[in-house]
Amino acid sequence: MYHERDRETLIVIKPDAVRGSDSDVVSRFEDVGMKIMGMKMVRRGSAARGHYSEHVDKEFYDRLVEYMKQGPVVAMALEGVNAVENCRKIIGDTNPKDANPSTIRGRYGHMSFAHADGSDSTHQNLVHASATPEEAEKEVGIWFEDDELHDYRIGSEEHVR
Ligand code: IDP
Ligand code: MG
Repeated sequence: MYHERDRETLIVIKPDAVRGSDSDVVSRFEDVGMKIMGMKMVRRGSAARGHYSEHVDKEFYDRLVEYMKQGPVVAMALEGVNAVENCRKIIGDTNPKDANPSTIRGRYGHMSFAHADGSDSTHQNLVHASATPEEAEKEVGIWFEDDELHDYRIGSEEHVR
């Protein structure tokens, strides 16, 4: 595993995207040459709690955890150049309503904070991606054991080292 800054990130395909859009989500990251170091489907509310600990005091926290427990999720540890920055660009704005249609959240969703907060709905936005390299390191550790992360070479590494 690389330890260079911003070389790894954590993606979680949330329950709404697992129901039909998961292969598209995975291919969006593979299409740009990111490498999947680890990937697994899990149903683990406790991990969702630790994962979102920075939001524990927010009004929407309980609904956020409820959302993450609505079905299985797929966690992926990805490696690549500026992994965090590139993956945040690919997933788009937190609010699908505001996300560019070329991003995952903008293409596969249209949820808004106003709707979620005003209707007791969960705020479904398909995918999580770590927001900083520090968050990425913490989150890869929450979701993966060391022996679940794999070192191998993919085709794009012949061009992007
Ligand atoms: P991020 O997922 O783009 O990093 P965060 O601010 O870290 O966004 O929020 C975590 C998740 O919590 C979001 O993906 C979204 O589903 C939910 N969320 C954030 N802000 C609100 C809100 O104001 N109302 C309802 N849900 C929210
Ligand atoms: Mg976040």
